[in-house]
Amino acid sequence: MATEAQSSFDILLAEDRVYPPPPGFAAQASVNDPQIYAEADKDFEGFWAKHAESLDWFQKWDTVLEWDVPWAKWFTGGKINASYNCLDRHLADKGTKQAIIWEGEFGEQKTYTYTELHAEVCKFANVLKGLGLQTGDRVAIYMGMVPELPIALLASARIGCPHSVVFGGFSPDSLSDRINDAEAKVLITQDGSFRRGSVVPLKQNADEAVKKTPSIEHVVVLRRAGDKAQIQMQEGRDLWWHDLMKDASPDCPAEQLDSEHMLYILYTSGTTGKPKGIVHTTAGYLLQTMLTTKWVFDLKDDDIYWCTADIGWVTGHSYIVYGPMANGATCLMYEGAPDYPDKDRFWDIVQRHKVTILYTAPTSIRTFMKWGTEYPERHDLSSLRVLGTVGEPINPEAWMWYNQYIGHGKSPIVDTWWQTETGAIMITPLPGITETIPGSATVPFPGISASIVDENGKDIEPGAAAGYLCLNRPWPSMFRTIFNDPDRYVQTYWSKFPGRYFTGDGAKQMNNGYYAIIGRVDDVLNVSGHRIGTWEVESALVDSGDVAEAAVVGTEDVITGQAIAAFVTLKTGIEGTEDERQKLKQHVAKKIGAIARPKQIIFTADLPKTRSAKIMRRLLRDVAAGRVLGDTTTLADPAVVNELKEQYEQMGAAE
Ligand code: 7RM
Repeated sequence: MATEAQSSFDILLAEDRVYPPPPGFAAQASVNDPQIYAEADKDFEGFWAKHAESLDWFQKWDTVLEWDVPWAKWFTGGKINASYNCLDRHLADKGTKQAIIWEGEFGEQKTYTYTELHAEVCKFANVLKGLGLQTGDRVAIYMGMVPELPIALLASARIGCPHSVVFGGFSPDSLSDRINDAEAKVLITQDGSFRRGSVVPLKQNADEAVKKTPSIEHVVVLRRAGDKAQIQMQEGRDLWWHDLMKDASPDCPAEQLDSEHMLYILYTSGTTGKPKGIVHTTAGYLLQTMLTTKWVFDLKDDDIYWCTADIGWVTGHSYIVYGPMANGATCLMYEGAPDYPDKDRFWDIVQRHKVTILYTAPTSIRTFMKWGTEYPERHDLSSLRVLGTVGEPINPEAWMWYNQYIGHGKSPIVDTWWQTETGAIMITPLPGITETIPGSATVPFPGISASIVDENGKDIEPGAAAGYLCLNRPWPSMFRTIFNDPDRYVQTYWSKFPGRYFTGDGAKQMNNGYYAIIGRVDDVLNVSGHRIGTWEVESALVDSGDVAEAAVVGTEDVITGQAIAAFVTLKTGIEGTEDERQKLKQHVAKKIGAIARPKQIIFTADLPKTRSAKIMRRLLRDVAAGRVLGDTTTLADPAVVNELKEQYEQMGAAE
């Protein structure tokens, strides 16, 4: 099992503080009867079908679930539209309710009622149609956190065009790879976005990318940075968002789509090869994101809900756009950095907008801890009533800090475990029911069944040992395949333990049955809650031209959870200088994006390998962590490791 996480994991398993729902919370919570678990378990299809009734259907489904392992179809025969469910159906009751409260990094405010958002989405859907897009054509989106981003998603969904959002922090190469895999016809971007006061040159990056993407016919450009961005528009190909919107009609009926119509593709890192295009479809995804948003956050009509994720990641798709909007919630969106202009920006936003539900990542909480309590203490946070976390295991210390300094002991914390592949929350407390234990995501959501198994696929009893986290039955928001690569879907997720979905995570059930997640057990790193494949970073290093071979591992980091350490063998004639180290770090950042920049680079004449020539990552992890070496008996050339270890010690914790 993942030894690098063992130490903090042992601390978690010894955790004995238990937090029942705060006084009064359960009584007002929309779900507070523990019977819900048994009820859902008895007939999980019936459970989901019952809640599917609260979506708006053009035509009701015939069959709840067709399950031909591992191929799932939910609500077949049904006709539905995600954009309709997020907008049109709220117009009668909630037309004047705020759908989006947006705050720019410089403090500008923009709000959209459901009526206004609906009109913008319809107009932009007509724009997309006008560019020749038809149901099924893919749309790539490369933007910052502006209201036009959810507008672009909902407009695509409205006309049945699957969207593929690429996080604005990704490089031109990462963008072109994703566009090419999806064969997107239109790219939607903006001149630039703002981060800590400076411009992220999205359009320039897009220009670089589009040189290599034959499928792109048009680039739609939103004006956001204005004079602050240096951009060029290519005649015929590039079109301004505002020009196209000027004459667009606000009348665009939502397409009546099959339940299984592809809603979106979102790329995520895997163990080997290029990123995987995770495919989500319409009805099941909408159902589970809607229900989990409602129950996990105890969402009520008057809540001001803020998920701080970027829409470039799945958390933003499911818990800024589809889940909350399917519920008709008021969503706060913030464009910029948490320390701009000062380190209290989040708390300033919470106070001014009276945010009631806050959903953020452990890495952010640890950053706030490091900055100190004076920043949250400057503000009145009494509006908050539910706090959430997602993205990686939260250490009990950070959990306690979140509880004390942000929740003031009165807001339940929901630690939600899920993945890009699962589409929606899977293991989580329900705040009106579940007693929480700091660091544990607690139990599967009603209708979900999980298990922990050993190497042979045998169930491990609670309290016994750590093992592989699996899911035992299909769930509505599950991904349906990997775009253009069904074999990889079967191989990666459904072959290791036949009949079960393997998550890639290690976990252990505590004595009471609660799940404690260790983290990835495959070659995927989790840096600040973002998944990065070791293989991607290794390829980027080799791509620099200076590197003969590279091996990348994760090390523990107090802020980012994991950090990237790269062991690099340089080509003959290239010297392992500090300049070279910086050059390689820079190259990786340029090639993939800043999130993939290695924290450490350790030069070595050789990499430790087994006799069958497999790189011994476990050993490298131990070296990078400065730990006593593990068993080296299977090593082809044990001297290599000692050399590595010495090198590392000379560097200390050099960054
Ligand atoms: C939503 C998201 C998925 C991976 C997953 C885990 C880790 C996410 C938690 C967590 C412990 C949590 N999608 N992870 N949430 N680990 N506790 N509450 O993050 O596809 O980007 O990442 O993230 O390792 O497999 S993701």
